[in-house]
Amino acid sequence: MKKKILSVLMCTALAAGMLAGCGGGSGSGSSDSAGSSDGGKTYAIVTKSAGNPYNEKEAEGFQEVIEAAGGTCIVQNPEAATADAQITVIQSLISQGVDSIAIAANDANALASVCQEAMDAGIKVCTLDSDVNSATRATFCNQAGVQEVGQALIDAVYDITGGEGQYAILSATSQATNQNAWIEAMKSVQESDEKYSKLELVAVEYGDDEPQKSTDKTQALLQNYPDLKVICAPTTVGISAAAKVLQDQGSSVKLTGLGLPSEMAEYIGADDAHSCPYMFLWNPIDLGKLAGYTSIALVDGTITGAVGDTFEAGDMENSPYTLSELADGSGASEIILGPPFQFNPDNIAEWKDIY
Ligand code: RAM
Repeated sequence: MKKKILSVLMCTALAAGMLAGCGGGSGSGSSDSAGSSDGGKTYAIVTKSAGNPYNEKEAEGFQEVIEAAGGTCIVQNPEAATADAQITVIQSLISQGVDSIAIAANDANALASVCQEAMDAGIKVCTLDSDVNSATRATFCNQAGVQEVGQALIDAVYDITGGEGQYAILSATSQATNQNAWIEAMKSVQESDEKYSKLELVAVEYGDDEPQKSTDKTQALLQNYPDLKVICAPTTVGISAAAKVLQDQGSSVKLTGLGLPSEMAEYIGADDAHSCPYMFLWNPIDLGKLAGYTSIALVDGTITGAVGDTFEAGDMENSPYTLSELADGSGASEIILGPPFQFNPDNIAEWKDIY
């Protein structure tokens, strides 16, 4: 863990330096670092939407890796977390003739044809965070195994409810591939084991990764379900909005899910004054870095996206990475960053300044 903390700290320092240097965020930047092999190539990242700190961290990691390799990085944060907004951005990247596009998809199917169009134009396409239809990208940089995330979340709901009673899910957008996969995994674990039979999922609401909409949906859940015990929000935007509502109202409803330590530190605690006993996440900067190394390996031909392909990812903890088979049986590949990590009252102070 020490090694991980150290690498995260170094990464954060580098990312902060980089942001200071390029004005932070969208647009392009380039540098020709000594010994680089990727000068002249252009690598784009398309996040789910602007204004979400998680997406900004992903883009920071991606940009750091691309620029250290001497490539040109384009960061695009669409106005809204919709497929339409991403399609417009991707079409423009195709016209610019970029060498690769890494995308965190707002919709698996609606983006399939524009991703195919990019691949047909010779652009290397990979996904991170949230996948597209697996036939229309080379590989997927997955933050953690879907089944593991679902298991961790339903176990947290089980634990925090005391093993019985009502819970609700506050998700991101209704089409988000990643959230929908985690919710399905939670449901399938719940259905497959008698242990969870006294838990009742009363509602799945969508705050669209917008703070105000997530706040409104949380308030509606509290009004509509007076016996609600736990809200599980598998989205960093949703969980921080819900945490504020619950804590401000002194609600007895508890919260868990996926959150950024920097946004959630003040809400994590074991007592009644805190809304969230514990939550999970991974390092979004590292996820962006992984997508950066993956994009470079696709462009330079080290990997094609086939299961079993291997590539080096600089100083990343699990480098070299090997592409494994996606669980859906399609034969398509994914690259798993690592397991989900639990943040609780004992460790939140260590992490809140990191991401
Ligand atoms: C939000 C986004 C992102 C997801 C995290 C957990 O920031 O929906 O896609 O991975 O939450």
